[in-house]
Parts: sequence; structure tokens; C-alpha cells
Amino acid sequence: MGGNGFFKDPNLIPIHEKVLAQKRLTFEDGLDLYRSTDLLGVGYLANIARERQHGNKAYYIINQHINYSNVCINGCKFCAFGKRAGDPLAYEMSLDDIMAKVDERLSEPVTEIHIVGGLHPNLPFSYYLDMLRNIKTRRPSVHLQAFTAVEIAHLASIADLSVADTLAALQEVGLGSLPGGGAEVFSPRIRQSLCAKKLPPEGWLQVCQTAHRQGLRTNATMLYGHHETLEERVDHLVKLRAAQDETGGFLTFIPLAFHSANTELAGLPETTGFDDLKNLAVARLILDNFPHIKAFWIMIGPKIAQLSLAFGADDIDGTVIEERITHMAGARTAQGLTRQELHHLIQEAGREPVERDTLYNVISH
Ligand code: V47
Repeated sequence: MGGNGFFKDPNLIPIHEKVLAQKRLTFEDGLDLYRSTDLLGVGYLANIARERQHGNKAYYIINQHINYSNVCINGCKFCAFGKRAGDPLAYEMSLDDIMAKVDERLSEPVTEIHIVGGLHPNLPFSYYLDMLRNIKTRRPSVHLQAFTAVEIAHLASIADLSVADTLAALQEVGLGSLPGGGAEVFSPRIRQSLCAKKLPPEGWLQVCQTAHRQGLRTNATMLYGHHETLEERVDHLVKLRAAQDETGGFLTFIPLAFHSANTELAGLPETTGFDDLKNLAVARLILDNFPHIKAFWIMIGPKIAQLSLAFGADDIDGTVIEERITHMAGARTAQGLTRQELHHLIQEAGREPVERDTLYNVISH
């Protein structure tokens, strides 16, 4: 297997040679991979890179998501979660509500709390500082992966601080790393039509790179399956790769499958299993300087996430338990998976389950 006769698509043959020689792939290679209908060929290539980096290991985490508020001033057309203040579906959790969520799972071995919300117009900076400080007091060993780069830029403007000082203040009270949301697709065309008010790509990258320079790791995402072209996807990946060459602080890339229900783009078809696997595989091949590629099972379903372990992904996220952003946009996946269910998925795929913490230190095999 894997000889040149293996590839149905001859365009994959020169890419195979580069992957074997560990040569960086070009923008054109990225396009050839995306355009190829030889999914097994693309997956085979991604698996070479994946196994070179991670062998047979497949990572998961015991985590908890807390979405403290969905009130948002941005109004992105692809988002069903964000609501204007005063909307009947808008909510904001008090600090006590948040602590009650933390307390619900105190008896479980949660190692990470993932905290994301909208851009709230009125909550003071002290709310965010108190949130992290209080959670760390209650659960000192937990890693707080909180606030996307977009939220960080918003908090900086609320606090009237530089991004570096905002991050430093949050680090002081327990911020451990940033999740990868808010990157969407870097294309100016898409930003203009879907999220014109959002922090632009340069700003998103600058916040991440500032965080990296302060010793914080961050994740990165790409929202796919709406109106973006294949060129725009490759451009997004190549820009992330260039940023990573500079600061090296990105930890994990997560392609996010667009869900259209209850959004202004309602009616767009769901992403397909083929495209979900393709995005993970192409990301693994283009992002040669990213340590990890995550298949977020909440968005693509546990079955595709399981298959992705042979198509470039080395991580299937975690237990989660309560997720709002994708479920408000029509996701039909469960709210959570148990450790046993995650193990079963990974083992049936012939991989070795490894429980990790946020920074990929091994908790248990
Ligand atoms: O930034 C919004 C996306 C993101 C929709 O870092 C949507 O490990 C699909 O970034 N359909 C937030 N996606 C979630 C996120 C994330 C999730 C899991 C793990 C990590 C990580 C990060 O969700 C937003 C936006 O890009 N999003 N609306 C939607 N309708």
C-alpha cells in the first residue's frame, strides 16, 4: 500500500513524495488536496504525518464547558448562540451561577474548564477576573482555557488596557490558555458578508501572538461549510502556519463544521462526512508546525471523529457535558460522552487512548 499506484488521483503522487521527505506543502498542494475526491489517498497522506508525530496515541480530556453569557454585540450571521441584550433568549450567568456549574462536577476528575461567551457590552472587567479567581479558589488544580482572542480584544477595550496587560491581569488570576474560537475564515470577502463587526484576522492573530509571547498557549479554529471557497480555506491554513513560524504558541487546530439552524444562513446543507474528514486531513498536512489536530466530536459526531483518527486527527476533545454554541445551531450530537465511551471509540479505531491535560501532559493511559 502507498506506492504510487495506490493513488486514484495522480495529483497526490508529488505530494506523497513531499510528505515522505518532510517537505513543506505549498498553497497549490493544499488546493490539490482539497480538490481531490481521493479521500482515502488524502487520508493516507495525513496519517503518515499523524503517526510520525503521535504514533498510535489518540488524546482525550475530561473537561467541562461553561458559556457564561450569550449576550453579544457582534451579530455574526453564522451564529445562533449570540443574542442582543434584551432578546428573550439572551442570558448571563452571575458569578454564583458559574460557581454552581463548577460545583456540579467537583466530584469528577475534570482537568480543564473551557470558558467562552459573547461580547457583552456591560459586564465590567472585574466580572471576568473574579470568575477565574473564584473558580481557581474552588478547584485549584484545574486548567482554565478561557476567552477567545476576540473576547480578549473586547476585554482589553472594556478594561482600557493593552492586550498584553489584559492577558497579564487574567494570567494573574488563573488564565491557563486561550481556546481557538473567533478565527472563522480569514478571507476579507467572508468577513465582510458574515461578520463585519468582528475583530479582523490581523487582530485575531496579534492577540494570539501576544499571548504566545507571554507564555500562553492558544488554539486555532476554522469555520467551514458555509460560503467559503477552497482557496479561502487554504489561505486560512497558510496564514496560521506563517503565524506559528513566528511565535510557536499554537497548540491545537480544530476545524469547526458549520451548523446553520437558527442562524441567518439557515437552510445551508450540513457538512458531509467526506468534507469533515477532508478538512482534518488537509489541516494535518498543511499545518506541519502545529502539534495537534482535534476532531471536535460535538460538531462532527462521534462516528466521524472516530474515523478521523485514521485521517490526520490525534485528539477527539473530551467529555464536555454541556455545550451551547453548536446545539443552539441545531447539533443533534449528545451533550457529553463518558470516559468509557471515549475509550471505546478510540480502541475500536485501533488507537491507544491517552487521557491528557490541556497542555498534553499525560494523565493516564
Ligand atoms: O468562534 C459559531 C464557532 C466557535 C457556529 O479551542 C459555530 O479546543 C459551527 O472555538 N456552527 C466557538 N460553529 C467554539 C470553539 C471551540 C470549540 C471546541 C474546542 C475549541 C478549542 C474551540 O464556534 C466560534 C465560531 O467559530 N461557531 N457558530 C455554528 N453555527
